[in-house]
Amino acid sequence: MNYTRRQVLSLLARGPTPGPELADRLGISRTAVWKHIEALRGRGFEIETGEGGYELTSIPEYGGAAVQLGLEAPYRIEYRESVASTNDVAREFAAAGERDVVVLADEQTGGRGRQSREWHSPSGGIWLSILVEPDLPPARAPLLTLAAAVAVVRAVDSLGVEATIKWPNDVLVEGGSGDELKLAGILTEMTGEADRVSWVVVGIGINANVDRADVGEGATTLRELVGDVDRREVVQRLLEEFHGLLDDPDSIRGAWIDRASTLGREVRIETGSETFEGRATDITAVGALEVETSTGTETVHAGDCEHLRPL
Ligand code: BT5
Repeated sequence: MNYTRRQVLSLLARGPTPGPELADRLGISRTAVWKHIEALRGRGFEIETGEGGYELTSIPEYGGAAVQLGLEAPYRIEYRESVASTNDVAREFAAAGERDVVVLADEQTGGRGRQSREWHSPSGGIWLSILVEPDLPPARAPLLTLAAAVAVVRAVDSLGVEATIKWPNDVLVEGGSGDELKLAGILTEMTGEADRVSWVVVGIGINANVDRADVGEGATTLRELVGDVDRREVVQRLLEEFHGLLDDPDSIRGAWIDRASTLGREVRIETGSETFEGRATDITAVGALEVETSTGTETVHAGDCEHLRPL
């Protein structure tokens, strides 16, 4: 949505406003105001005309404009009904030099996990990618994955869903009998030079208003846990939490430790080159996992982690 239209919307969100006042405040003609109002109506915003001027009486349930409205984070929302992968669309924005864009979709037809694994993304879920240029050296960029996981956990807190994080990128919910089911996953992709990150795309998938049968084994959904949720609210909370953490990168590690369930557990680690078991003891300042094995401490920067015993 263009800048002026967003301004019209945020002024209306504060209360009824006469057309001439909108025109004055935005430095545009009354005809231009009317065109923006019509365009907003076309996007599902109900705007009535009364004594006090234009009055916003209802907003669409989900979509770019709905998420943008009242969002307290500096991101521009680009909404698509259906895409192959929001990460791919965000990469196109990155290549065009854009930053601070969030690509949000109702459905993905080619959702990806790590190592090109398939990510089921039926209509009704929360599938989004945040494109940012953080002020961090490349070595610290994995902190963004941790920040995203913390943001997801905090966003679902308000729904009464108690989730924890499995290193590095899984958000899990206890499924009874000690097993842990995957509610959300994160796929971070980046490019940069030796000393500077040029952009990072943090892809986040949350199984929201979707059936458990549609997201595969070992997974759960918000619909299953608490019934259908207001995706707009969840996305706003998620983006605001993520932005807050990014603003203070030194807070990310502690916030992650607070909500992680991996530390202190017996784990099996699979990196591309080796597999080993041990006890996860700590996480480093750059987000690597420390695992105590029978032969010493291993520091794992990237890999798959399996919790070996139930909680
Ligand atoms: C992940 O990979 O968990 C990263 C998922 C990232 C998805 C987001 S959605 C928005 C953005 N656009 C994309 O295309 N991707 C990102 P990984 O740790 O490799 O886990 C993948 C594994 O999770 C699969 O092999 C399945 O076993 C399982 N899985 C697939 N779909 C799932 C789902 N919807 N919920 C839970 N588990 C799923």
